Amino acid sequence: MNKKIAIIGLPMDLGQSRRGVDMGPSAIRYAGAIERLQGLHLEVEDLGDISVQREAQTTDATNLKNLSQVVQANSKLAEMVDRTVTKGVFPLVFGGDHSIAIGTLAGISKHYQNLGVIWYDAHGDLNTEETSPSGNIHGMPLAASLGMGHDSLTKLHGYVPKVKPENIVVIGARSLDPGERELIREKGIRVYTMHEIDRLGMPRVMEDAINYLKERTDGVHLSLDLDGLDPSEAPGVGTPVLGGLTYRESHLAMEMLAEADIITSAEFVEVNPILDDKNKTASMAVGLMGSLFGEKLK
Ligand code: HAR
Ligand code: MN
Ligand code: MN
Ligand code: MN
Repeated sequence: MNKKIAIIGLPMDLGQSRRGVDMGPSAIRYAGAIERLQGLHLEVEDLGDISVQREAQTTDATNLKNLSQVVQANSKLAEMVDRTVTKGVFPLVFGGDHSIAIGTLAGISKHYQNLGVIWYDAHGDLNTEETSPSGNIHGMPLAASLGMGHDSLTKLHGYVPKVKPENIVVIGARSLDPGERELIREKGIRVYTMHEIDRLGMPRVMEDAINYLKERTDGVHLSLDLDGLDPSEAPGVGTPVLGGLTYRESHLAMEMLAEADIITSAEFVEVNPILDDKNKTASMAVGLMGSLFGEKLK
């Protein structure tokens, strides 16, 4: 794994309807992210937070809340991530709600022929403005990255699509809307729901996912939504769903990714310190980062 890491925060909460997730980057830093990575002898540069235009909700005629603000912040993120990858540095992005994955992937994907994506999440985030039950853009980033949805999301940073359906693996899904299920079937996206994880166990699921991605990709982005974990352990998220992944399972998953040495960029999203219990969820994110960057191996 790359020894140089650049941290980029995007304090964005406009991709969903509960305020507070804009404090995610601070909470994750406060939980000791930088010190944890430096402890692993990694060279860490904190590029700080991207500024988000905060104003009353725009009333577009579309089913897309705060579209212009989300697009604007994501365009800045894509620029910064793009420059980071160009320099040969590992981009590590702190959210913010999951709408920021649109910008992260836009900055990364052009550097690869076949970028793989691990979407670690209770949700599929495969809605478009047509299928979304909420109009919240954080439920749409994976669809947008596939080239589906509103032009200003799909064309962000000047190219479409960012990822191919066969290069995606979703892990931890347990809340999928009808339109998302249809898209998964239609595109043949590989999804390990909680059902498969319960039946096969995390070790087998991760082995499968890693082998699958190794065969077909030349880089893998990890997009880790903290609501993939069970809310009893990670309560500081805006859209908790019961029956999630444990910290131990997640910890193992990160260690297996470190061993396989396939991850080339990552983001940790949806940490909402207002809804949290003593910064537990941010601390969990930091613990997972430690494992992802090879704590066990050093
Ligand atoms: N699927 C629902 C929607 O589109 C809820 C999405 C919640 N998304 C996140 N990101 N928290 O995974 O509105
Ligand atoms: Mn998500
Ligand atoms: Mn989610
Ligand atoms: Mn361990």
